[in-house]
Amino acid sequence: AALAGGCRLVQYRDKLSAMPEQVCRARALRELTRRFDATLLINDDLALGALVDADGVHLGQDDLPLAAAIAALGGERDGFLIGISTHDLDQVAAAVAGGADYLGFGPVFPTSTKANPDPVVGVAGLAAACARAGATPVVAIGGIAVEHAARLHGAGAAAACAISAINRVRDRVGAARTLAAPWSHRQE
Ligand code: TZP
Ligand code: MG
Repeated sequence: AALAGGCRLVQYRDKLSAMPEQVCRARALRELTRRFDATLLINDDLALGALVDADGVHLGQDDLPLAAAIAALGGERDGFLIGISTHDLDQVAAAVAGGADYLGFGPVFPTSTKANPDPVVGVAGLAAACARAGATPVVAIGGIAVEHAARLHGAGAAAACAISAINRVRDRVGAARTLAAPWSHRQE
């Protein structure tokens, strides 16, 4: 539904399933995202990302360090994306200096989806992170509702990431379409 609504990027985030199940699901997502010509990122697990031929991996501050991930890829990333979760401007600067392809920044708003979330950064904090990140794209995350899309886009976010705003509503296609709208200009 998210892809049908115009979502261009899917992250597989699964803190619970056993590895065999994660491999199955990540492979299924790889097929689905290919059909929609969308990007697939795997959360936390570089090996799983490589195994299923994902487009990249997303690493938090307590996951495999960025430099170790780059080293594990042999220095030759060959288009394989590494995204880093950041929660303050020092982490933004460090991830940019370390060569992250994109940053997650948040939580922008209060969220009940993530266990032990970092402090809320707000839209002003997001704007500051985007300014500090320069050319590195910043993905807004945390408590994002579809109504926030225009403000996040206005703050300079390259994308918005939402879990509950898409998954916990009846009209998932419509929610994805509304959330994606500010970023959905056609590329001719
Ligand atoms: N990282 C920061 S907030 C968050 C993660 C994984 C959860 C986002 O979920 P929701 O439901 O969109 O607030
Ligand atoms: Mg993680």
